[in-house]
Amino acid sequence: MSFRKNFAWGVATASQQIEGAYLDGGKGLNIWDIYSHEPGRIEDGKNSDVACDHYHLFREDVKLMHSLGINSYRFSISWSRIFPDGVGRINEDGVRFYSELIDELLAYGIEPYVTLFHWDYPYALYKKGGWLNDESVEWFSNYAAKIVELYSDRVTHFITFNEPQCFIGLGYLKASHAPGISVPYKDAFQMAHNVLKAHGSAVIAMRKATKRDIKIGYAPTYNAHYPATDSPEDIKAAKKAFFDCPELSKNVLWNVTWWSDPVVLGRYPEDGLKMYHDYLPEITDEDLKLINQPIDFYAQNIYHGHEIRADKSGGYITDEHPEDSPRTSMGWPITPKSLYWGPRFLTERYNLPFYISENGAAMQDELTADGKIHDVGRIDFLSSYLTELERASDEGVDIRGYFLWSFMDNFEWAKGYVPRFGIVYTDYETMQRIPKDSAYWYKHYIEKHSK
Ligand code: IFM
Repeated sequence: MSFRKNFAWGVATASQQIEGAYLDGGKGLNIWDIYSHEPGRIEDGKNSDVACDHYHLFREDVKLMHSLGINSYRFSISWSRIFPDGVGRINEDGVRFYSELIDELLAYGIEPYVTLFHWDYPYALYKKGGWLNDESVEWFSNYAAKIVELYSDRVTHFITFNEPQCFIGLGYLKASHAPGISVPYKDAFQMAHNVLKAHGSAVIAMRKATKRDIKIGYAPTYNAHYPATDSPEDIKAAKKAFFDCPELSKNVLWNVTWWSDPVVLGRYPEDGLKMYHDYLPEITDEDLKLINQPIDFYAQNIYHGHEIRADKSGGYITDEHPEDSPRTSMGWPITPKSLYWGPRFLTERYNLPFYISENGAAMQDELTADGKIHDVGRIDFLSSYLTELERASDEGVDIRGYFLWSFMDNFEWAKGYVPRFGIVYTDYETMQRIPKDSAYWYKHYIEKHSK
């Protein structure tokens, strides 16, 4: 059976990571523009001002995608390119840029998947309190409605948020991402609640604004937990571990259920409600009703996972990956099984059409004397992960698409340009794009699985 017909074979990117042109065409500043200019914030001392200059080179990029057999492209819109101040005045140049990008994609038969928010929060709104301000719910839903009004004549798939775990958890608790501040737990939970309300409110506004039937999804992240063996005890334990909320002191917002249960099931997870009780905002039935809007698909970014085994008392043990186990250049363990168990457990819980909205690997790529990049490690990674995804699909998990992160090497947030996640090599001096061996491998894989 393999993958279903009309499978979305995609690649993914995000505005801040590839567009550059941070002051061009009337764009307003966002928190990453500011943060990446602050000394010491970005590991290689660079910023996202130019990134891959996709703003100017997008036609070339789309043509390359097409030549690699890619049929779907997930990209995000820079909110402050459309609304320089986050609200109010519209920037026509920004509107035109995405319109032309969408037209170009469609001309090449590539389906656009538009993410509304992938971390580049308008600086003007941040100065007004950002996600802590209750008005942020309306700011986001007005922006979302505008995007749908502008592009739903040509775009069918929209995703509200990418990885809220990161833009709140890393941005406002760990302070390792923009805006780089560490707020009290109480404020972080308030922000998280506002983000979830903004999601629900945006879904309502988008359905009102649309010109035709659109599909709306959500793209959180988390490491997929998988069983050490196929015994029912280990499977049960892995599922429990995957859906448990962590203790407050243990990277609290890094979990799946706090962010997804309210959206899909209309309730916060009981364990989290108990553990975080003292720090939670008022959560009303009305809030939950707002958050729990019907969506059309559930997407998740999965890069790796944890191996879990049942212990003797009904609990579980996490098998830590030894330091010398296979890892990507981010130091993330290579765990192909996370692409079988993640989709399976998430579908059992949320029962929605499913997408892998990001998966891929940063590797130590080298441009060799033959002018090529022989990234065998990435090919091994992709091949083993996709085999597991195919297994899930074969067994009936309703998987609709796979978006490889990333189309090209790009600005990897606080790590700058050192990690290379692309299947296309970016030469940052010349802006030349060079498909790596993995790009040709992916092309072949898509062809083989599209018959
Ligand atoms: O580059 C990021 C992306 O923006 C969000 N998901 C994880 C990727 C790799 O770190």
